Amino acid sequence: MPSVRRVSHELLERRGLTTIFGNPGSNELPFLAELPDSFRYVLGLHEGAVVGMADGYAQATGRPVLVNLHAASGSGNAMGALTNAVASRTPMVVVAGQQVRPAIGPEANLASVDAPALMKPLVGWAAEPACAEDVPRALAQALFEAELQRRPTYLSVPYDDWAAEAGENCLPILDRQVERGSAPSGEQARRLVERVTGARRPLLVLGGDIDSAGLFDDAVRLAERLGSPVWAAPSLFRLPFPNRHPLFRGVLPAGIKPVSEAFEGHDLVLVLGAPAFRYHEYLPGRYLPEGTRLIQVTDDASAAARAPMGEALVAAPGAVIDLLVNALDAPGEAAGEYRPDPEPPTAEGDRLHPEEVFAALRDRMPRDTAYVVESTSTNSAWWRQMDLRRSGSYYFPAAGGLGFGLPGAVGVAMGQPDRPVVGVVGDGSANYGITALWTAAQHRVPLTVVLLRNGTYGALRWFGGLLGVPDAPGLDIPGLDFTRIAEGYGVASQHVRSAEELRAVLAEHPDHPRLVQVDTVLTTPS
Ligand code: TZD
Ligand code: CA
Repeated sequence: MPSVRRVSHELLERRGLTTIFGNPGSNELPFLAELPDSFRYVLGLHEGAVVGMADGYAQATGRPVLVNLHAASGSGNAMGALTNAVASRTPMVVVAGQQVRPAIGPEANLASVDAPALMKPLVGWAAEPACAEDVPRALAQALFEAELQRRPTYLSVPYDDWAAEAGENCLPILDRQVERGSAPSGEQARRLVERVTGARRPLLVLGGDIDSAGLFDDAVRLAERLGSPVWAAPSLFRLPFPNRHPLFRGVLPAGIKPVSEAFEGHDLVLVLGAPAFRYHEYLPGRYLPEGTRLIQVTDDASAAARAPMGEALVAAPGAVIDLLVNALDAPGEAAGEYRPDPEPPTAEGDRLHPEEVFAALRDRMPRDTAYVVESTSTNSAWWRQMDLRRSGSYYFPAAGGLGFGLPGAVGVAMGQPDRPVVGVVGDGSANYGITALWTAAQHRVPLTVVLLRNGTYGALRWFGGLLGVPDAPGLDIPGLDFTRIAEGYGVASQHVRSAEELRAVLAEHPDHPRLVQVDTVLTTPS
């Protein structure tokens, strides 16, 4: 009979989870013993960076990813980063080591007391198998739950389990197929088509799930058939629609009142692939204007259940887009021209205006570049200058938890080696995931990190104004030189001082990671 470890490795191999992002401890070593050559272990130096890299990798590949973490201390370190993976609905299987079974009760050092409970608030499913023989089945469940729920899962395994003999009932687990099908029923489809085709002035709101599900181009077809304006859902983490398209209105502001104002005059708001909604600033008001009906289509049952207004249909947005495109078989109005590039404002001295930086990226980077953005005060400058027309062009920390940007960029670049990747990261944000630079150097990941150094937590300065707190301490971050930090981690770096210099640097495409530090002036997020 093979060991639990052998069957588990075989299961992971058959399911294509052979890239492991991790940071091990003693409890984890027995899982890593006798790892077949087909596996690749991507070491991250802090668990936040490990999860951020794995999140970027899973989002870029569109496949579930395996993460290997240490017990309570390592898993705890990962929890901030997991908030983003939960909000982006990333299928991620976290396997953590546990002390040997007899040592858990007495709380030996490195025992994780009630390990599943530690992670429960965040993960969709968490368990510690009741006996060694159940480990392969529990691992399969962790994987299927992550795929079906589109949420990270957590499995804690006592390290003496791995060498145990697998019972013969372990083997059928290797061949299971578990799938979800979620097309609307005939009656649901008929009602939805009737509502959409009967609307006088429909409006589309698209969420990050549209891009995660590979529906970027399908969304364009639907919008053009409908001839309706398109907004991206608030707190956007993936771009679902070309941002210069004539029908695109922008990213909805993340407050109840401004969202409602944007819906004014529309009898139907069709929300596809988004919660309704992830508001941020508390700007109270009516959820919907008088006479506006909202229909949310999502495959996330919880997002449907918790929305405070509107109707919801739990179904795959892709199936619903197909249905509507077919129902609207008359071509819509011609959509018009893509909006032209605006001239960026310039700044004085050695500092650049963020718009100058983004205009340089737009003009010098290839069209299919994927951007992982974690720079908070430059949000409006970003959308003004960028021209993103392809799926998978934009990633942002989905729950607003800093520490995704740098690791996420490394993970996206590892997941899509044929696509140029740029991390656009603030001088505050960079510190939360900085150790990912080391992994990028070790794996020679061809990645450009553009580090925007304005010397402050810019977004918090702006928020201070909104909240009537103009005098909060702890918002400035002087004295950070990321060129020296990057060199220390083995990443080549440059400090550029003009837009021309930046454009020249971006025209080169090295086959290794690099960091480009740019001093910028402070702007506001909106
Ligand atoms: N810690 C974590 C893990 N996530 C957060 N979102 C924050 C703290 C709070 N925070 C923000 O929401 S924005 C921000 C902080 C500290 C400032 C980010 O500074 P930056 O970008 O330099 O990266 P800007 O452009 O200067 O705002
Ligand atoms: Ca900053």
